[in-house]
Amino acid sequence: MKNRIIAAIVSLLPAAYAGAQNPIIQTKFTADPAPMVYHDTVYLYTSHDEDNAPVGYGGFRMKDWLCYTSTDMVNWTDHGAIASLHNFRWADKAVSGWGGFDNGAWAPQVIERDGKFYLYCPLQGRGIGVLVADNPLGPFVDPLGRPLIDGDHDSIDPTVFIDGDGQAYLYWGNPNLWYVRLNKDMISYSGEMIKDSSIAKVKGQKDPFHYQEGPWAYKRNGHYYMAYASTCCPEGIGYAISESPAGPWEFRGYIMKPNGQSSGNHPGIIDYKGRSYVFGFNYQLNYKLTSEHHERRSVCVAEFQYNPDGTIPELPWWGEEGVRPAGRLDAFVTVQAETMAWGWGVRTVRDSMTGGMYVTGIDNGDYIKLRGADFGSGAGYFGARVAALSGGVIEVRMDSVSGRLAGTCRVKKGRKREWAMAGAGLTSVMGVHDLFLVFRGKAGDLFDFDWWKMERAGKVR
Ligand code: FUB
Repeated sequence: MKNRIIAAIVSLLPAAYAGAQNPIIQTKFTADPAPMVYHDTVYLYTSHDEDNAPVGYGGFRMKDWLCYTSTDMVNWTDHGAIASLHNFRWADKAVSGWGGFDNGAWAPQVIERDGKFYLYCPLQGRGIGVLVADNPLGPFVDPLGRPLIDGDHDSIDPTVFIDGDGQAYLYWGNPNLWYVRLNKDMISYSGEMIKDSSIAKVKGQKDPFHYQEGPWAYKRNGHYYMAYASTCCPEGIGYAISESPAGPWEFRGYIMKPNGQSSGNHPGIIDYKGRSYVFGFNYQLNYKLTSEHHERRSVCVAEFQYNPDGTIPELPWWGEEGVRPAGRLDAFVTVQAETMAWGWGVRTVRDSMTGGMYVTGIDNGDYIKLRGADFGSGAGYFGARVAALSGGVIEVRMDSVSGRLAGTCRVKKGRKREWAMAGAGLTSVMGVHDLFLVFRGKAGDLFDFDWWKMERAGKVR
């Protein structure tokens, strides 16, 4: 059955949304972005607000952590949940109203060291745990069987970085910023947990930092940066610079001023393919659906350029236009259906039998947009792996949802999970275009969609 939340959002969004890029994920509510560049790919880890988060501020409902990847910053592939509260045996420990496997999967971050991937996860009220994997997409396991950081030290929102001398640091905290020096194994630490005194609020004194939570630590051109969610509420993104990973930190301004449209924010900052990006979130999809506040957030991204002295310019609030492509999408390789720049009305789910992701909840008029698809000197055929339900068609359109129709792929009525190929010849598809796969049919739940691929014009089939 169609996901009612997403369906409702779709019916409320104006047609102009076909050109939007922010928020970057439309098929789920995502928050607390933690991007990691590994080899040529951006791995974007996020927390996950459940659709049924209750009305009201602070009404979080969060069970697992998600991952999306991109090589062009505009088309994102959904890898689903890569870990959940069930990865931690101690998640059921009840502390101050939290506990259990159903809530408290807050802001994560992943870092690679010596070919292993360390996922630091706050379990609200219970402390910060660490999971380890051989692959950035998991499977992740808990090597400790207990929290790395206990629940008594403002223990949420971990951020991790490894300095040039190999010393790793884990920072975290709301309302104070804390840190420890991690050992080389990344799952233990040496020395005391230290509460940073430069950012700390001192009663009766001015607080230029307005530090709240969500720290994001990194080093660039010899400067140590600490970005964070600042002021409350609403939260903006502030940042501080230091000449040492242990501080003292100096407040350098806002990357983004707070905005009444969003009570929260949470930075994640990377350089990728020579450009700099800040991620955060807004409540745009929630507010398209209802005027009531639910903790249902959506990750956004903006591009920026550092000033010559290393400071960061103040950016406007998240715009709908998002960022320009940092690469092209090769239309002649297998593209997972859950790769998209914008998904209109569809959902992504994991196939319990194969473990792979696919697109479902496809109704008449829904579509998937891909930005900057490269058809080279010409594509002559579109093939799609589908499992038909009531059946329908995939219209292959260029540049807009009502743009030139290059081909129509018929998907015959069939049975759930009976995956088969469908295809269509294409006319005059060459060069670089935004590609729109528009779904049409009479009934609801037309078909499920696994992947697609184009073949070059002139290729004998
Ligand atoms: O997502 C749950 C909490 O909300 C995070 O841990 C905070 O940073 C805030 O975004």
